[in-house]
Amino acid sequence: MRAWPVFLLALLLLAPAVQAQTEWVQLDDPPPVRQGDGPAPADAVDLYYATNATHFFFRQDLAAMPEVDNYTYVVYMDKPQGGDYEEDYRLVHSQSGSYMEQWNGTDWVYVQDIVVTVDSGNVSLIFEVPVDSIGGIGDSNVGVWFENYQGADSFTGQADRAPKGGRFTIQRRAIPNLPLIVLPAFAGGLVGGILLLRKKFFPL
Ligand SMILES: [Ca+2]
Ligand SMILES: [Ca+2]
Repeated sequence: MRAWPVFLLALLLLAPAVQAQTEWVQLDDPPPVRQGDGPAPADAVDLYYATNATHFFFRQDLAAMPEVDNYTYVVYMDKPQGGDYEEDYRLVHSQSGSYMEQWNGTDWVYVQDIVVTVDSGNVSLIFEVPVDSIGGIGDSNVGVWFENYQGADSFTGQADRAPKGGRFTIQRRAIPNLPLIVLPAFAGGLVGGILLLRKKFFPL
């Protein structure tokens, strides 16, 4: 019985931390008309990003539910912006799976599998990028663009691209980066708070 108040308090305290990851920032707001310029399952309409302490999220809202058997969905990242290459990473979602590759100047090289979620409510694809795998965030601006291709596991035959040319720029200072050091401090504070309350309401 006594565990319930503590459990509820923990839920209350943790709720904002969980919610933070879905505070989407729209790229290019307000968006130009982007609907109807490609086959619906590959027609990118609205684009967003979000961050938390461990991941960068990119969200692509489509005109119709994605079809990995017929299209390849790709997010290109220029991070650090400029520098050696104009494109450093790409996040791929298609028939063969969801993974991340890095450009080495000659070829795209597999880095790791990634999580890509289909959100049927928003008709969107959400790509998750572990911050560690791109050398951290907040240390440079990030260029990003979304490009979808005709065919499964294909990188030719563009079906749609947003923006049409160039890229969106996520300013380094605009990234709501939660430093990793905050997490242990947050967890410590949470446990301390629970112990204090427990001692107050349930003195043994
Ligand atoms: Ca479009
Ligand atoms: Ca670069």
